[in-house]
Amino acid sequence: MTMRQDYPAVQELLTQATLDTSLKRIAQKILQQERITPEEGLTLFEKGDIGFVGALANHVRERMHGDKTYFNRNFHIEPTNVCVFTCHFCSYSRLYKNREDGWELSIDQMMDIVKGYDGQPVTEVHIVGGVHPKMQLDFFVELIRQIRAHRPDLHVKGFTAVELDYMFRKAKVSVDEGMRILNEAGLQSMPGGGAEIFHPDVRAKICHDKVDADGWLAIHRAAHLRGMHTNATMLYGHIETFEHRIDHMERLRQLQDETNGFNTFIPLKFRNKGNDMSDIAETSIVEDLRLYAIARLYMDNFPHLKAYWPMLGRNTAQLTLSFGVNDLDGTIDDTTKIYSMAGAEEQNPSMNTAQLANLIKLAGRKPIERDTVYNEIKDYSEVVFSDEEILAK
Ligand code: V47
Ligand code: SF4
Repeated sequence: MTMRQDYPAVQELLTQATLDTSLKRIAQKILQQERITPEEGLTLFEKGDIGFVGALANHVRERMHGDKTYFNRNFHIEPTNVCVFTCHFCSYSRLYKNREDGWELSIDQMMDIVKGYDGQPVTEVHIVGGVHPKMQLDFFVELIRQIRAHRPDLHVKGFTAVELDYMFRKAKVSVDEGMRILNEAGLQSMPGGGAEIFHPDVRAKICHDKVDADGWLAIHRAAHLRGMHTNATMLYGHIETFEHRIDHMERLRQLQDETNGFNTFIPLKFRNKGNDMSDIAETSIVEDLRLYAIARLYMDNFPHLKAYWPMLGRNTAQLTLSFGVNDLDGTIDDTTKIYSMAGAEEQNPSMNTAQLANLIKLAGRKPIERDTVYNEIKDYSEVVFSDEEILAK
């Protein structure tokens, strides 16, 4: 990896007479491609202003990816929002006893969703939902088999470690055995949900009854050891401290050193509508951008940093591209409810390829369509879109 020399913003930072000496040392380390320690990560949260962390994160982002900004063409299936767990931040789930207020899709109904995309150039189906006590391992093995038989080229990315932990325990199989069964049925990768904040003090307060940090990490490790790629999230902006954020990122960085199986780190901003934590104010956009930037600096062994635009909104998502982010997820159709129910800006999160590529171009970056594992499918930098495509509803 060669180091680009054309970063006036970063070089200027180092010459500022007023710059705190600990921040200056961190900047030097980052410019020399040295890893920062947990203490230095904490210093960035405590003292690094948005301009400082942003310039450094943009430097790292451009060193790794230039202006390339990835997206993929995907759709989501949410099999159910009935859930045995009681995460206090969740606006989406319904307990089993109240299941008439929620939804439960049959395999045929989910296959109808998949068939609805026949002939369309989507490359991925993302399957994630609540943890329904009656939807078990066999049910999902059958679903995955049917999807793969119907459309072998569609990449099946599915199930958080929370769903898998429950599925495997119910089926009385080990984590390795469960991953083998799903992988052989056609599951190719896993999304990053369910991680929240790993620290037990926070987990006890916001999601005490689901898989703990070690269990979450063990499931991702098992997937990586099978050659599958996975993502990792962090739900931030509620009761966690800066130390908890660093602890979370450090555990992920260590597993990545061991397996190199993570593709993408995805910070998820806590949204406070319609859940038990509605009394907690949401973070400001400055804090959001600082967090993305510090994540880019800390997670030095994660190739990609993703902003999930349906949750952040289009404008903030564009801004994140100057704060370390190099991936904007997908041209997701109106198929995910997890954020719209929690108060996200995007109540109907759908953008066509022209709209997403144009949004990236307007931020001065190169839109690149990718598949789930970041093979490049098409560079849209020179593609000219019609007004109809860009303005389409
Ligand atoms: O684990 C739930 C989060 C996650 C709220 O891997 C909330 O590509 C904010 O993980 N405010 C599930 N967040 C979604 C997820 C995901 C999304 C997009 C892409 C990928 C990927 C993964 O949603 C949960 C939880 O952390 N969540 N409620 C809320 N009120
Ligand atoms: Fe269930 Fe997931 Fe909601 Fe927790 S966040 S209650 S595990 S659907």
